[in-house]
Amino acid sequence: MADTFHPLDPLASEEFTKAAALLGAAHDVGPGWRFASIELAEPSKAEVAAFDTDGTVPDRRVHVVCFERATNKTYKALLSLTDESVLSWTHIPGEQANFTVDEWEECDKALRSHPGVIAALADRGITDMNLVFMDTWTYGDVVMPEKYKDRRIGWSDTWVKAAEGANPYAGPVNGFHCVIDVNTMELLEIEDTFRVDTPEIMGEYVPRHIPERIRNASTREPLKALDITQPDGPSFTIEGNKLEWQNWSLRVGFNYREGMTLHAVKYNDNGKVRSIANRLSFAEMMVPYRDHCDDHYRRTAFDIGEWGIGFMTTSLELGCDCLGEIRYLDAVLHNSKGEPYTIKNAICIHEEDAAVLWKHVDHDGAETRRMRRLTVSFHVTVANYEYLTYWRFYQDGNIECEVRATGIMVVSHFPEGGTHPHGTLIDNRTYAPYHQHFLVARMDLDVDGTDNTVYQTETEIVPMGPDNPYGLSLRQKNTPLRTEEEGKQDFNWQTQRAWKVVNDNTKNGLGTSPAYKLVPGAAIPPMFDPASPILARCKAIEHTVWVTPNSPEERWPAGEFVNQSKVDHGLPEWTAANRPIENTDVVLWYVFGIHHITRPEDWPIMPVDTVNFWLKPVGFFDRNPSIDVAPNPPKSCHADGGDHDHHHH
Ligand SMILES: [Cu+2]
Repeated sequence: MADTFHPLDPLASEEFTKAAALLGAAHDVGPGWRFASIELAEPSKAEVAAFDTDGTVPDRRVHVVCFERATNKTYKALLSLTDESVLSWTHIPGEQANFTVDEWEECDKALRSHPGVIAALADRGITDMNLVFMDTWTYGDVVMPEKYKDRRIGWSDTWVKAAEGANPYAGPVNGFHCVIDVNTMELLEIEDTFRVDTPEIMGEYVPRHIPERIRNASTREPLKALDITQPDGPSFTIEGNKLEWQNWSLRVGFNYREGMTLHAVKYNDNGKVRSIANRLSFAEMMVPYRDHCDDHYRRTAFDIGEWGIGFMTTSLELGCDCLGEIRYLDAVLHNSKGEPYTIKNAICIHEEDAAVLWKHVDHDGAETRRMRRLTVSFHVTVANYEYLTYWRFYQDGNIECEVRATGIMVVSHFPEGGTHPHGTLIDNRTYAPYHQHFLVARMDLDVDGTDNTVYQTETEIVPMGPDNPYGLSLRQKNTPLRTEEEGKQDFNWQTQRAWKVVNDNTKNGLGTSPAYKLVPGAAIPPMFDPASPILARCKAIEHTVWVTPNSPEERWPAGEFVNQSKVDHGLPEWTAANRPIENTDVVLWYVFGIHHITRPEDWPIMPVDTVNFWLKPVGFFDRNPSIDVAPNPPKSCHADGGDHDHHHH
């Protein structure tokens, strides 16, 4: 065990191997099976506290989901690596595990080498199968062919590259989809429903594939070098998976499904280490394409529940993905045989200058502080799309969560004179369907301890009258959310509604209760008919905020098994119990994302679409906690050394 070991550390290579071997020995899990997921069963808060206090190491436990291909049966196991024992082994009838990367790759191979597919594509004039890519997507129950509902199936898009190394997503084969049994790799259907003459388009982003006339038209001047150097190294420290920087401390975790997770987020407030969050992660994503045509009606991706953004995490490159003095953490995951592999440089940690933190110019001169922030990030590639996720910690106690979507939009061609009512024209006879990216953040805040109450906080206009003669005054209304029913909250721009996680059991120096406020950014409405069977799979998106009592078993807002799901077994079912959520260990679920009304400028590759939300201290500190940030050396502030006149208002 490494010196820096902590019970929240993600599983190491040998632990994946051991977990797979245990199930091989106990239940013959081997050839003919797939491991869908192997994940650390995180120790309880009490176990973590015991370890932090006296070094008591809790049992190292592992959750496994695997399935037998021949019988199409899914199993869940809980293992103890400490005792090398299987603690539980359960058949989960009627549920499908997440898709594995191996299946996705094997589907492409199986379909591309299938004589029926080769013949059907040849009939469309596509003969070089090396340029073809069969991209298999998952199904929701409602759009599955009835006769295949007892199988594990996928449906595929077909993409053709113009040349080796060119953009596959610029070559949609419209009206051509395959249905495949993913367990047997048997082609079930070739759906050859309609054809569109391929228009002349510009779908390339790799310079050598961009036509010369377009490259030559560019008048952009090259940029001068911009170097970010920290000659003395970064100001943060990393010990194992623990990060410390500017009074902040936190632990970094990683798993197949949520990707990076953050734990034990604390702030050292003048010598008193105070808890803010126990665990922060992304728990689900739903990306419904809002176009019911043959090409797109099945296209509803659950990138976390069906695929796992841990599995989709990619290695980062210095100078491209991250600039400056970077430290990386690797991540270890497993393939469908249960064999471990390492994603090098999966998590990027660095310090950024972020312009001004605070400033005032008065009669005696200017007082200015530069802002630094600590950014912890990882990048995910889910076939055509990229999600870049950043958690940022600031010197004033703010936490920012940012997501950038980039990559390549799914597009369809349409015939001369045709219409595209559910998407935007983005190239010659080519449209990109409207779609949405819903993300659900799961945030177990522990503000100065576990027992917190969430308050809705909003601003009211005081009616004009004797108490408000000028119609000027505002009031702030704070309403405690006492039950899960009250905890279902929607965004309200009119009242600037936000949510405070308050510890009512303690007071700050002003005599009020410390809190962190969820400042909602990028809240988007579901925009579904309540009767929609697509919505039924992810009712979690029906509210901006949900509040539940913390239960380590309640992790997945759209249910544990989302692949081929019919209804949402997560948030709507848990909260039906309408449990009390007042002054207890609560979890805040925040639904946000991108309402993607596609643009021509998003093609052929999308400049990042950036959304974010904030967690901000409100009375957590007695005053601006960054008052003590040291000024930059004056020389670097006043390079020209001159005094400047100023005006005031
Ligand atoms: Cu999008």
